[in-house]
Amino acid sequence: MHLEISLEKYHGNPILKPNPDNRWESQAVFNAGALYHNGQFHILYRAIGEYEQYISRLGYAVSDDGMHFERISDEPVLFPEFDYERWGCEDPRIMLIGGTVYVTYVALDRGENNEIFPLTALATTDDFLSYEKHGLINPAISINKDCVIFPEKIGGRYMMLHRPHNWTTGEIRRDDCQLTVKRYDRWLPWDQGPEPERFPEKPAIWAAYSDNLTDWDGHHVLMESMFPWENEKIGGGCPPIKTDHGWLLIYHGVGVNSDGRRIYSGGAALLDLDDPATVLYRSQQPILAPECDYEREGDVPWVVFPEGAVLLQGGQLFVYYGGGDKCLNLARGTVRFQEFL
Ligand code: BMA
Repeated sequence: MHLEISLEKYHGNPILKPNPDNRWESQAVFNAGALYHNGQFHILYRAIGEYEQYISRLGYAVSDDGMHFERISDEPVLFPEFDYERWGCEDPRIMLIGGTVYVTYVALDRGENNEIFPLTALATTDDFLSYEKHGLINPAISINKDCVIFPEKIGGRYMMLHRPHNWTTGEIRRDDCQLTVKRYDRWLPWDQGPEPERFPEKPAIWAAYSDNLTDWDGHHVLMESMFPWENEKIGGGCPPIKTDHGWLLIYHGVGVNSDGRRIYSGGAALLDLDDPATVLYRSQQPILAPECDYEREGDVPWVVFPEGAVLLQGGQLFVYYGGGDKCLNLARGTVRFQEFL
């Protein structure tokens, strides 16, 4: 199966910029999860109000057409309240699962030596304004971001994709027959059930399974870096979208080019409908790359970071992505599937 996605960056980008009226979102507003629900586009976006501590909070905005967004709250809607997220709530992804709106986000804690421990937390909401938090859902021994959950059960179980940064051949070892995983300068025992068949060379996209959305097992590598544009690492981007031909996964890859520049781009994959652990297709070239000033400049230049995608019934695809960790943007296009002859 061949997948053709042509995306055009919206001429009105950025669709959301820092808002000087509210301190918490006055410096940067970027990576956003998106959900088309009850006839409207809902986004939760990451916001920064100061650079001293760089604590992220999430804001909420709504749109009828997917292009023009109105902020609904002058206050952040999701923000640090518990120890495990006290250094920030980042990078939300929104999923509708069994009629409930779920949000995964990166919860940032710090260790004794100020080292950062990113893990994924889960929350639910009825109105996008208030949230019930369900705590961390990634294994504590992973340094983990980019967690997306499939919107429906696969073979009777929930399925997630995540990106444990330290689960690579370089950061595991066997001590006295015990497999240990490095979490910064500490070696911790592997306690995630059966040992995966293999660990990848570089941070990769893993899959895991659950009956209750909070306890996950069966961790295994799903996709690794394959192409030059993603030669450093890859991670989930937007929650998988169901199509007649498979699950469409828009993800991000980090590549280092010949000038030594680190570039964040977006790519696409198609996963088998019944068994998403089977990858049917991957884009050799990025479908989204930093080309415009608002992507090549910013707080972290040369970054496009997709986290929310909506595929409307007529086939129009809306992809929401952060530019340069500074502003929020939209790319629109279509998806075409072609059987290989
Ligand atoms: C990733 C995440 C994203 C960010 C990107 C580029 O690790 O932290 O939130 O957009 O780096 O800085």
